Amino acid sequence: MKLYSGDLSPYSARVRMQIYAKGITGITLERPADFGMPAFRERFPIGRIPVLDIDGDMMPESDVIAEYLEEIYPKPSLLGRSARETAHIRTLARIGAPNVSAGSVRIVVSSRPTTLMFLVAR
Ligand SMILES: N[C@@H](CCC(=O)N[C@@H](CS)C(=O)NCC(=O)O)C(=O)O
Repeated sequence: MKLYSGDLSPYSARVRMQIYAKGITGITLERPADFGMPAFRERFPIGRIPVLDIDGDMMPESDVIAEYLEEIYPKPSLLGRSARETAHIRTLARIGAPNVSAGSVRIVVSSRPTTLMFLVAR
């Protein structure tokens, strides 16, 4: 598999962090040279990264890619020990990428055991 991603893309970073945390070795990383250009949109009509290339099957959307990788590489699990903890993790992943990179929120570590972290508007 190949992950088309970019160093400055928070959505790509989220998937790369997952790959590193799980110790996945079967995925190569590539920054598409034509990213942002018409040729890129011809290959990837959504025009955004990350995209996971699975034998020519192009899978966009960091949420979808993350869930797919969690399913095919379940160990170590990056989900919570309960449905509620998993919901907090998914909230952080979903809200974190766009908002943290935009500097519109800061991350606070909570003392509540079920809340790993939460986001506070600046
Ligand atoms: N919902 C998408 C968002 C991906 C996204 O917006 N990626 C940015 C880079 S961080 C991008 O490719 N932008 C190019 C564009 O919008 O033309 C995801 O979660 O993967």
